[in-house]
Amino acid sequence: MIIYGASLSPFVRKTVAFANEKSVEFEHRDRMPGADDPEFRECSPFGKIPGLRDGDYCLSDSTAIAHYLEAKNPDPALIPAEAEARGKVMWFDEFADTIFVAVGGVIFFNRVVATFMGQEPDEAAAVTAETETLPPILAFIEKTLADGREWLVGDNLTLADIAVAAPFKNLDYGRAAVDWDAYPKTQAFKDRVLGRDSFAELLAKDAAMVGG
Ligand SMILES: N[C@@H](CCC(=O)N[C@@H](CS)C(=O)NCC(=O)O)C(=O)O
Repeated sequence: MIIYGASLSPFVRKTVAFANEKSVEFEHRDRMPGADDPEFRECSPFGKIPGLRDGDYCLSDSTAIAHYLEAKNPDPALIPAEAEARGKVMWFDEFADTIFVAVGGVIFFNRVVATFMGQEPDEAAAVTAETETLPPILAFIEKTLADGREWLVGDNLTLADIAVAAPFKNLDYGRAAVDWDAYPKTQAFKDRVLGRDSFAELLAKDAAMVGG
């Protein structure tokens, strides 16, 4: 099995961690979005990362890949079968992939990626994201964890935790100013999830590029 995609992408981070939690054997191939490698483009027709190849089978989109891996490797269950828990896991996954990644992306793009791409960084946009759009997201996660729960849904690690933890790294890389004293449970949660072995290899690759 091959997972294509640059390690700095929160979607690639989520997918690789999910595959590692499933103890699936795979090779990670670093590919930038839009890379014209035909083997990658066969698996990701629109050039988005991640893409997956499993023999002749190709798939793109982190959530689609997670569902594929879950169906193929049910143990340990990372997407619960029970209706309410499953619905919540899908909600947190969607929240992470859209609402959270969008905000983290503005900070990360303007403070890290823009200069690499020869574009003028928009620092004002990064500051607005940091001070206005990010706090309600962190407050929502903090409220979810307020009852002392370890995991976002149920009593075990799920796709929800992996998906929501993954974008936090892009906040770090974008040097987002976060008042962690206001979000202690969220801070402990993201450190706990990102500290799992399943994230280690990709985070080490990131560190070599952008620092820890
Ligand atoms: N919903 C997709 C989003 C994938 C995505 O947008 N990845 C970004 C990199 S972080 C990308 O490839 N962007 C290039 C583009 O949109 O053309 C997923 O979950 O995999």
